[in-house]
Amino acid sequence: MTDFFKDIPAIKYEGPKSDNDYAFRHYNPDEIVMGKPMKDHLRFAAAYWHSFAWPGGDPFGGQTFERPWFSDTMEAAKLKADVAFEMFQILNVPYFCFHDADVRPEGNSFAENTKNLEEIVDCFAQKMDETGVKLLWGTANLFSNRRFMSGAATNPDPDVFAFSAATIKTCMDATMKLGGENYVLWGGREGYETLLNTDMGRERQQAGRMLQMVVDYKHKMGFEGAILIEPKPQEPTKHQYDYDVATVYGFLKEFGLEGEVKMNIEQGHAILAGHSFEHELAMARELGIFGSIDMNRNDYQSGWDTDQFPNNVPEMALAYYEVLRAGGFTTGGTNFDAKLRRQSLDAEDLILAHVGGMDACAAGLKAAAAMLDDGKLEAARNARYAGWDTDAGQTLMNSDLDGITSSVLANNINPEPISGRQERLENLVNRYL
Ligand code: XLS
Ligand code: NI
Ligand code: NI
Repeated sequence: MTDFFKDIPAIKYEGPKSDNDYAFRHYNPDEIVMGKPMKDHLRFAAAYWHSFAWPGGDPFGGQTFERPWFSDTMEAAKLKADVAFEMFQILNVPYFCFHDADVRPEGNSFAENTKNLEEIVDCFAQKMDETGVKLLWGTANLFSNRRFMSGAATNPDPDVFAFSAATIKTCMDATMKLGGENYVLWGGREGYETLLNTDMGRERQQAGRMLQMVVDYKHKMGFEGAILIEPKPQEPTKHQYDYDVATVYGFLKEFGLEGEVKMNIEQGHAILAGHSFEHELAMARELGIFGSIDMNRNDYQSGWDTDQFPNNVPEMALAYYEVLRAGGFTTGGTNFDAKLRRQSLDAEDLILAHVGGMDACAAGLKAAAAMLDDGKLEAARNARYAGWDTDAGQTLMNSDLDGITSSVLANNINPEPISGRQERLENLVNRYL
């Protein structure tokens, strides 16, 4: 045991009336919701990068956090792992997620990076064995090091493409070795700053080819998890190719990968793309590519990906409603891609941030399950489209413009608008919160 979280107890469910900061009010892992335990619906994961690797900087100032593992040695990386697994146990999160660069010191070469990663993977394997914590997904950080400043797969320099491909392979190997349930690709620098120096055609082809190689390698190595792309419209690049779910779907189609790759959808990224979170979730469901979620919250005024811990239950209820409508998670889960505010310096802050986030998700899930169980929203939606389920509706779909025109004339079709009843539905939703 390290002394980082010294007096902080393991967090237990105490119910909505509890006055204890270190307790769950809504997250009761074994409580059955729609036929299965809450923990299996939510499949919580903690993100290594924000909680253990981020130093608290912003564009105007550097590190605010002081952590005993902030140094570039293997010893420090192992101390970081000790503390990370202590947090997973205090919170009782079943999963974690990591990038290579979060967990190992940066080496002087690809070979050294790989060696460092493999050593940490062995250490993780042992800790996972001891604690029962599992890996939701692994990924490669192809955006922080200066070599990736002009992109990874989409870099104008083929050597960077090669370095990136080799790095992805090592991260897929690490994920497989640790029994990871998904492998994620987020292309923070797969975009451009200015079209003046960018060959968009080539860059898209390079990105497509890299993704095909990832899928080929998945099959070659026998990885049974899902490959997930995490869309984001911008930041850090001015324009990112994986803009949103619909854009990525077009890209997958173009490269013949729509049956191979699913989505990891992040709340903050949906907002940056000008969508709601539930829009992106519903779009992925309808396209058959729903995979997993990165749960956080953006500041609605600043226009940045502020990665705050989620705390808005009404929004989360609508998000989990779409997750439930998609049939829930299979390999996916709820990853807290969220970080403390830079003034939240203490070990306690890290725990309480997650406790609040987990509780807000649980409350959102329960509300979503009640809405779905009750069926009033779905009944209203179905009623609105009921005309399409009639014989006439079906005939229309299989007709053509000539046939339809004759029928409009013959039946003197002259539709009267019908209310969408939005406010009634909004009132209905509020009854479950
Ligand atoms: C950044 C992304 C990143 C991915 C993993 O905005 O959310 O954290 O989830 O690379
Ligand atoms: Ni993000
Ligand atoms: Ni993310």
